[in-house]
Amino acid sequence: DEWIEKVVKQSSNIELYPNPGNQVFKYGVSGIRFSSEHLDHVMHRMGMLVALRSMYFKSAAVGLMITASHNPQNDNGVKLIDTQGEMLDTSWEELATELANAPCDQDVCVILINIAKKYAISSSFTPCVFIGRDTRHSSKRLLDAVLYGVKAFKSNFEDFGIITTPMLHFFIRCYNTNGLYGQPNEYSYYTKLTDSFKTLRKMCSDFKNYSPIIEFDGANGVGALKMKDALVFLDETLIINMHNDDILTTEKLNFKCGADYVKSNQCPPTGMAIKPHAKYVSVDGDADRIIYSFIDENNTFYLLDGDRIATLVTGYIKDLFTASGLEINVGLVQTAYSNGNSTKYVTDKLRVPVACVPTGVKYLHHKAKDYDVGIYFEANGHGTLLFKDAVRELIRNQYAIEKDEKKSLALKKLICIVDMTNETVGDAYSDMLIVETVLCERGWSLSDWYNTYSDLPNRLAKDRNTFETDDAERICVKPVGLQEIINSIVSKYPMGRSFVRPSGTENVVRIYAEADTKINADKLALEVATAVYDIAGGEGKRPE
Ligand code: G16
Repeated sequence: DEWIEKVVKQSSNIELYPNPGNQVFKYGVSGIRFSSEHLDHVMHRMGMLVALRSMYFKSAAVGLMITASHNPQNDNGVKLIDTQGEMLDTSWEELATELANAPCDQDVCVILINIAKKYAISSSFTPCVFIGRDTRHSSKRLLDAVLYGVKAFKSNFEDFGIITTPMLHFFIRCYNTNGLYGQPNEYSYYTKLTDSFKTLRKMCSDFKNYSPIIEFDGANGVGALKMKDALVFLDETLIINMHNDDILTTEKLNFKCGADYVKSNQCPPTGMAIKPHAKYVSVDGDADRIIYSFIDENNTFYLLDGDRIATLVTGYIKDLFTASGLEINVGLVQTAYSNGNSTKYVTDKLRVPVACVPTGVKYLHHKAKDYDVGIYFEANGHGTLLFKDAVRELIRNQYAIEKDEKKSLALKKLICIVDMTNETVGDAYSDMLIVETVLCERGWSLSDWYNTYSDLPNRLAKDRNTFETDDAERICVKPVGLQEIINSIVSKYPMGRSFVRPSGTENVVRIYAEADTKINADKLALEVATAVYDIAGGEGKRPE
């Protein structure tokens, strides 16, 4: 016990980071997220927690990312990353919450001592911590707080500076697998993903309707910065025109642009000229989500979101396995936000099983592991593919001995897809390479992709209140009675579906509605939003 108390009290500068005690923090679906001015003591404590986490894993590398992703620029946050590059284990999320809220220095000591006892953490292990941050101005100040915490435990640490969240996840997997997954640096990240993309691109001879030109909306964040670096590696296989790449004007981050804005508002990003049939690609503030969109000659807007990416990629992977002759079980994981028709398309047309889990990458990632190849995407554009180790091996072994030309080609393509995937977490860059590969292989324009099935019109809204949900968030159990009212409203709309759930990243309740027509989806969303407002005593103006 004594060693922890000594570390905290004598080496961590804890007196610089008191908890003012006027806010309550929760480690949720994406770490802790809050208005940045309240986060200094939280970051300092997370620095200490992440060091202990590494000691628990006998000095394996773990990660700490300073970002608030899609949130406005004045927010910030922290995401902790486990040893295989996956999200922090749920059991430690509670500890993070407890630590962030501990009222005084002595409580911080007691909590850390209890963790060390509970997990039998020995002081003999030197922690290894990888740190990254996004472009927010507050991120540098919060990094200093993290470093005091990390250094107090005499950690080996590497500060990667401004990087995307998925890069940090990737680096951790690389380090802990002794280079099997790549090297923990940006050069290795870009070459691994991009080289396999270029190899597969060379196999594609007829582009048909496909265009390699991309109008890239970087959300004025780290995604823009890193896409500029990627251009060198891409060798003009893609022609990327940069937009919303002003990372110095911090107010512009995610403001009326980026993946979350485009998806939530179902409109093109601002800050760039929008031309009919050009291909728009938007990422979010830490580049772990991606959304495609375009307008036609009548200015009608078309969204190709995470559901569309899921259907596109699932169909392609399924076809490749069929062509390869390997019998592999492929499954898709979605959330309640997934459009009803995307689920139908994958189940009925592609004949691939679909599972539904609560919002949060960790839930999707976990479920995807149930399949030989698990594909997961949230409708908001967050997702990736997971290949079981045995499947990866099988593909490579079979390729080495395959005599049949067609099968061999399919296997080679599968190897490239495995290598261009960042399997640790949703990654906008990796996902873009995969989408561009499939579109090119199919010879599709965005309209061709869009026409594979039609989305049920839907609407996403926000309100501020306290709610609890059940059944993968499809049913609201608190406030009592609200679900019955939602059910009766929904029953009036053909193909109607609606649910409400509290956001884990913003101080709002999200309201989702879909129905047979756009007008009905809007009306349904409004009716449900009004019911939410009335029954739970909403703040501000009643929805209109
Ligand atoms: C995070 C999570 C995602 C989730 C999103 C929105 O993404 O990683 O799984 O879909 O928040 O969550 P909510 O609806 O609870 O606000 P990101 O990209 O913001 O870190």
